[in-house]
Amino acid sequence: MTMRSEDRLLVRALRREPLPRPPVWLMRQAGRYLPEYRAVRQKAGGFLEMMRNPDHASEVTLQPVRRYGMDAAILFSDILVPLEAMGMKLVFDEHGPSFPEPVRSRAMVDALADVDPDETMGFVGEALRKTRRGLPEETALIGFCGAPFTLAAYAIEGGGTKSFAATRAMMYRDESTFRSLMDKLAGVVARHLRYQVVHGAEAVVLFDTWAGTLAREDYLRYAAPWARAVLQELAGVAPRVLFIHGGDHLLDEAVKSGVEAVALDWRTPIGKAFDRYGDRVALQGNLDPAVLLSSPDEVARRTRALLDEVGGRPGHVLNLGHGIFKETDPESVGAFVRTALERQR
Ligand code: 1CP
Repeated sequence: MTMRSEDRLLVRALRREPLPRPPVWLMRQAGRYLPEYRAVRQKAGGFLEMMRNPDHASEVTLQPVRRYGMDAAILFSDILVPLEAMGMKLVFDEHGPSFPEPVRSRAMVDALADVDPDETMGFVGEALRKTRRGLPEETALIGFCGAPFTLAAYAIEGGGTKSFAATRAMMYRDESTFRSLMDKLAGVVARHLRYQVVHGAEAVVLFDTWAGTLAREDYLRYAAPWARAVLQELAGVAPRVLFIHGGDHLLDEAVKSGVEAVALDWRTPIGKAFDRYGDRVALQGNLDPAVLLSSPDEVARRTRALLDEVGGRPGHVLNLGHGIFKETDPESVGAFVRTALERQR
């Protein structure tokens, strides 16, 4: 008999059921720290080519699960895919991803296509279906999307930044253009997440990576309403996880958004977060990814300390507090996952 999605450990933890051990997966678990990932990337000819090819995308999604047996796979794709589908030219070079023609005017916002994921991102659905067929029964499959604010920041800046000067200039100087960009993005993001659930995603992560750069008042005005609109569209469709990098000052708001789970970055003390929010949401996290640069023994020790801090409270999904570094020794990932798998309450 095939296992039902709701019986998989990750989904049960997101429902805050008491479990013998917490499920474990890692942010960016498919990636350059794995030699088998680098081999596929080379064969594919690059990151974008790998992502758009469902055979390659599902292969690298399965690789870490095969090697370590974590409880969930997250589809290998990127938060920038929907922006490309909306008509932005995406390039990927040694500096990472960028958009050479950033969105800086009302006319450019209006020119963005209001896309249907079935038509423009069909490779994502195909990669999800292929991945599900290749996964062990007990492993959950996770879909994701960038949140409207984070996608708007990439669209307006054209790439990564520390200051977000262009984004903030548009927010403060031309709020109506900024809002129309956010409205458009929220529609696309909600549809893309639903589409992933239709094609096999059993939980969804909304990455509002850059919203943590905003003060609380600005977050409430310029980011939260659209993240909430997206999350509301997904209510009852699949369990929802919200991640805000550097979002410790926004945790009250994140919890209030009604999600099933909030992903913590490594700077939030997870025990205190459980004291405060553990009766309302599941909490994911939150080992500092830099700890995986130490040694397998130290990783195991720090992971046990984290699990002790949580103390077996229901609703814990063990993970890192942000994406794994490419410099990580694969043995350290093994130590992290094993420590969780061996834990029995
Ligand atoms: O081979 C390579 O060089 C590619 C590196 C890489 C990878 C492995 C990029 C480029 N994207 C990804 C995959 C990816 N990105 C996943 C796949 C699933 C997984 O294994 O976790 C996911 C969920 C993401 C999400 C993502 N992409 C976020 C949100 C999460 C976070 O880390 O905060 C963000 C901000 C991005 C943008 C992005 N994509 C890639 C890079 C190097 C970046 C950061 C660029 C920047 O801001 O400067």
